[in-house]
Amino acid sequence: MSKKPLAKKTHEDAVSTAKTNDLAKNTDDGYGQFLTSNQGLRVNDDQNSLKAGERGPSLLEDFLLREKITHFDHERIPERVVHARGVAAHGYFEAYGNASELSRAAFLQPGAVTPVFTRFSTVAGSRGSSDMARDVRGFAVKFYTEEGVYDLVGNNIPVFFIQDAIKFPDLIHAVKPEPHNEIPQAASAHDTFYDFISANPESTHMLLWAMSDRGLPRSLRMMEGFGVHTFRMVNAEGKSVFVKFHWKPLLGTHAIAWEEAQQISGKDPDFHRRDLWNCIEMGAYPEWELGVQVIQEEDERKFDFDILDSTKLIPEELVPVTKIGKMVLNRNVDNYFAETEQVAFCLSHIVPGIDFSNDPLLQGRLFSYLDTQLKRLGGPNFHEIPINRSIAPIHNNQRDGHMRQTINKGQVAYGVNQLNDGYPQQAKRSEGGFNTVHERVEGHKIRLRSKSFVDHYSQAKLFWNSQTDAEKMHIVKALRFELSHVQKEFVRTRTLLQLAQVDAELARRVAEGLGAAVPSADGVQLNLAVPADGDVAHYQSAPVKDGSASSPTLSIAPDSPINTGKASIKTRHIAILATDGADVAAIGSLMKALMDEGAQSAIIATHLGTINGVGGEELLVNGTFHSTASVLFDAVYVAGGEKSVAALKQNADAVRFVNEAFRHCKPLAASGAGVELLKAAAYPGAEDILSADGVVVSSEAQVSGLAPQFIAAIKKHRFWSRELKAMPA
Ligand code: HDD
Repeated sequence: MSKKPLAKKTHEDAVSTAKTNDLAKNTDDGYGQFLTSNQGLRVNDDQNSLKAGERGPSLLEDFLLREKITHFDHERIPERVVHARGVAAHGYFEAYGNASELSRAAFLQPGAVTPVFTRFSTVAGSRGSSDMARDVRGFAVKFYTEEGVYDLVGNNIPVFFIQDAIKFPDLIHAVKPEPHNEIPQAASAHDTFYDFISANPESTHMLLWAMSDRGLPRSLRMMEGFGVHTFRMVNAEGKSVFVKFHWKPLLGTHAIAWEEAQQISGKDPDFHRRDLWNCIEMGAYPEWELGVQVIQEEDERKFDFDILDSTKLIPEELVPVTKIGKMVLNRNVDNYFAETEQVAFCLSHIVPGIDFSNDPLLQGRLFSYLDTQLKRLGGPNFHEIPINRSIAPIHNNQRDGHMRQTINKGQVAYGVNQLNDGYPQQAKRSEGGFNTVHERVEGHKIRLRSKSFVDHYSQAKLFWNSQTDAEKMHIVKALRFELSHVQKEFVRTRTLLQLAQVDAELARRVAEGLGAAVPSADGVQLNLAVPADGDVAHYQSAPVKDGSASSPTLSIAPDSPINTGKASIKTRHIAILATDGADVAAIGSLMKALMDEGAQSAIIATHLGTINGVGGEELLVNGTFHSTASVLFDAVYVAGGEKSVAALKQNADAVRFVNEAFRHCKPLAASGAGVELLKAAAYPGAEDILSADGVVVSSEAQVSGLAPQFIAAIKKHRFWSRELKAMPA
């Protein structure tokens, strides 16, 4: 009965993982086969129903018609109540092996390579909503370990809106479309959300994160992930430590502009899922390192916040993140419904070596996920659906239920039994049996928020202080946008009141955009979420503790410590604007330079087909000004060639393309006559476009000098300083 030692696996195994092989048992592409009914009957006519006479009514006898239509009628399952819009991919997790002292989990031991399935999502929108909503992103990873399935169900923001799971339905009802008219879709900019926010100060910290650049990732491949709660790791000796999980993307963490996100929602609402799909298809596999912040049990209470409070993070400057492994996503799904829609994440899916903490948000989630899967997937056998199936063997005395797949043999379905020699039998700890960390718990049965949770503004201030000027401006503008959509003035005012508790300048700048004044907090009950017989003072947050504290790792500006060392233009999309008469030789050498760095370029012209260069050379066009837009690219180069540039200057869409790229602070380059299009695209009031940060121009036709500068600019991602100069907020 002892567990098999963990076999050392290679990367080749990981590409064709144990899970991929497991799924293969259930795949079918029908190629070269006859069309059949669900009973295997070959179908002779799938075009006409059975009728009484050529023009007569259809017959009830037509079992083929009935089977086909009934199946169609039952194709939909309830969408997830939150995180409905998502995309997922297969991959593997490779342990660095340095976590063995912390955890006995097999998937963290040296040499272990474990198949994973990772689903990213937005939170508020329906299944068909845009990828580009301003929202938190879900980051859920299913590890198919040799000891069973382990789910790490996190977000791209390290803190949460509420501290206790009992408030989750209220939070979600507030952010979802309003119930009377189902408006707005996938947006927090409405009255009910801010009514909730302004009454619940514990939400203020996460509100700032959601309004920051974190709410608008450039790509799912370029965002961090967080387990949010404090969990535990338990090692082979049974020693436990507290941990916070972090996913760190190898391509850095980057965002787009809000105006850009809104435009992408129209141009390509599948922007994020398409990006993930395409990169995996072309072999540019997304990668993240898994890290942990470790807190010894004896240090549980050493911080000036409670580590069981999910509205708080542990600054990386206080407890550094130790990298313990790497995840690579290297295979797209074969079928969206069967895999991405039916995958069922539960916080209770855990393996020996990982355990929970007493965080009341986590404790409530432990109930909610299993319950939601029972409803969504129709019964208790969802673990048998191929994507959810463990690769570790399953043996127990659970039986029956809707759609049961396993054919359990034998007379015995109970324990402890003697008729089946006691099998299946419980596993000792040394045999891989899971046992909960022993923890002494004592207290009154009580409904009360711990006083150690009631500091709602200090970390919100820490986050605000840690942002660069450009990031602060984005938060201010986001809040102005959101609150401008709130109809009730008192809701706007109360939200300003909460912001004022964080930072006076933040509140003043937001208020200015709303044409409002920041209200005084004198005599106002800031926290309305108090029990009927509760002590208001107990729930009232103290003022910010250390108004000057900051944590540089909370910024995602191009130069932030979390992006240091990750500058790369890999997988970036560069638009090359050109049309007939363009300098094709220069285009060719720039494209090569970009490709050598792993970027992709596309020729955008006035028409599809090919364009003719100055010397008559032909160049294939990838898109037109009608079919695409600057918001779908990371950077723009305007090729030289008098005739080409003259035509583009006359084309309003080409001019707008450059103008928007400049407004969205993207790197721009132009050579030879191409510089003229940049000048034509400058908008009144903007700084001189040619001398702006991130704009690289050369009067020479050749691009050998320009290419390295352009590549260096693309590595910086965005030049938000332009926005600061043009539109001070
Ligand atoms: Fe949740 C889905 C992340 C709090 C109840 N949640 C869901 C998903 C993610 C998260 C990534 C999508 C999983 C997938 O891709 O299928 N949720 C979080 C994080 C939270 C959090 C990081 C706070 C730290 N959630 C939370 C609470 C509750 C729920 C407090 C309920 C008390 N969440 C659910 C759910 C969902 C869900 C209703 C909807 C669909 C599903 O579970 O499978 O059970």
